[in-house]
Amino acid sequence: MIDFSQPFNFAQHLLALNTRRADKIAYTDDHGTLSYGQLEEQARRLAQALVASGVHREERVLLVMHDMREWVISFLGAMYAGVVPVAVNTLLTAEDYAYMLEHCRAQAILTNGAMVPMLQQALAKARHEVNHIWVAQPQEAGPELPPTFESMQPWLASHSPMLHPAPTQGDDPGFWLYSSGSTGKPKGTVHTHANPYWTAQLYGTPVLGLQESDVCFSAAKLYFAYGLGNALTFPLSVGASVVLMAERPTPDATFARWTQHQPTVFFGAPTGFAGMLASPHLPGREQVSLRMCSSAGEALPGEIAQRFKAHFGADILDGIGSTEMLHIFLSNRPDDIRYGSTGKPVPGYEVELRAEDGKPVADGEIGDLYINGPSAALMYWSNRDKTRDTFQGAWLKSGDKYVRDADGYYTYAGRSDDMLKVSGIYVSPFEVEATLMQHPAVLEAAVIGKIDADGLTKTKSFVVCKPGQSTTEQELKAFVKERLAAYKYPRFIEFVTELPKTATGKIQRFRLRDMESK
Ligand code: 3SK
Repeated sequence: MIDFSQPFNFAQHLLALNTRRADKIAYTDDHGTLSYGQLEEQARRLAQALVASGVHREERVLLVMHDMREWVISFLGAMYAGVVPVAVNTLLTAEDYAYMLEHCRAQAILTNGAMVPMLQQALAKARHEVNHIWVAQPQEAGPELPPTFESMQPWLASHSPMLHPAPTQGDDPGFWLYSSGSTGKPKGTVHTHANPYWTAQLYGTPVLGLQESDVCFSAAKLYFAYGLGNALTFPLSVGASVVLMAERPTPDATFARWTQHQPTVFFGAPTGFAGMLASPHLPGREQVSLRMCSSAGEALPGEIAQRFKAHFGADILDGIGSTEMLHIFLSNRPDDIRYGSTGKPVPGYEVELRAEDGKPVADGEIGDLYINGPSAALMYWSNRDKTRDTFQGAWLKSGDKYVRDADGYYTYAGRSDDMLKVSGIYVSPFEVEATLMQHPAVLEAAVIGKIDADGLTKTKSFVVCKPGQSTTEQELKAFVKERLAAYKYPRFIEFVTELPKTATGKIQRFRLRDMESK
């Protein structure tokens, strides 16, 4: 057990756990491998290089990089120096990055070559100056980097490894992740050095039962809280190996890693599992080494888990977590799976279902899900209202609705706000509606979640055109993709002559949802 009255640095903690595995491969990515010894050496070099370049303890650095070895070196290196990495999604727009740079006031950016053009646009828009930008895999940006962008490898090579970690405390800010809400800008969720330790201690090791001999592969990227646990915290806590993939986790890309690198534990989301099962290229059971899978992001329909088990012989453990709690707090277990449910609270976390008056609901009744556990974030940076609304003393309001049965199993019953989860990623219907309404032919738009044949949520938009104007489904999809992160575009569009509204003119989304479910 860790003594949190003493300094605790999460990066140092993970590196120290693996000193006897210096020659073991920790990571394999699209370009090569990284042993535990190399990881320690490179992370400590990065820590020294950051400090020598004028980045101070507790200052933020933006980490916007595809999944590759340098992501892990950057994240752990920054934390080793007491610098706070702000890990962000690589699929966002220049406006999103400009906002994040201003909001977190990053002193530097750690990125890779493929992100350079997008970052140039973002930097041109941001009212905040960044002092340094270090680029891993710079060849992806073309023959030469633009001025102010520096190659990461020579920068690292010119510094020696830092001798001692910053003496951070377990409760000190360790890193940030951004979390999105139905309205307003993404929220900078501040996690401590101790929080990831707790996710491994409570879920990764005891529930998943990860072992040193495992090879982990996560479809969810490292910048998601889910991916960070799957591909960094959990495997490094037991000395396992990890496969990283920069590209989108399409079925074919995933199958290529399954057959080439033989992962034993795969972490995915329901849409991904459904897509793989529908693929004509699904490998046979004898071609892979999967012993177990985990699913999160949205509720896993039992039928998908059963078909997967029948084909591969491996269970998919469904669970739910959040960016604010850092990882999964409610889950099925290898020896206790109820298909179609999210299982039971992970020991170490308390879960309550509350009615609108704040009182606990009875079994069989739907309530708002609240969680109490040691991995909760400290706050949303510079956002007191939303912090107060979500972090209520020891309890955290998840925004999800659940129902518990008499045997203690929890089943998902929707969101308490309007957020939609599409392929495991939050999408705000309001943001998509506002974007559709910027199109010159669109008068009004309403976006809802439509359940597809696999029982998974996809965005559907109802659109009313201005009198005498028209447009097409294709054009509107492209219009949204150009203005928002591409994954937010509505998968279905229906043109209607009017939207159902209340007497005061508010759109009745529930009536649209009812129409869809008939
Ligand atoms: O989407 C989830 O259920 C999840 C799981 C683990 C960590 C973070 C999240 C959002």
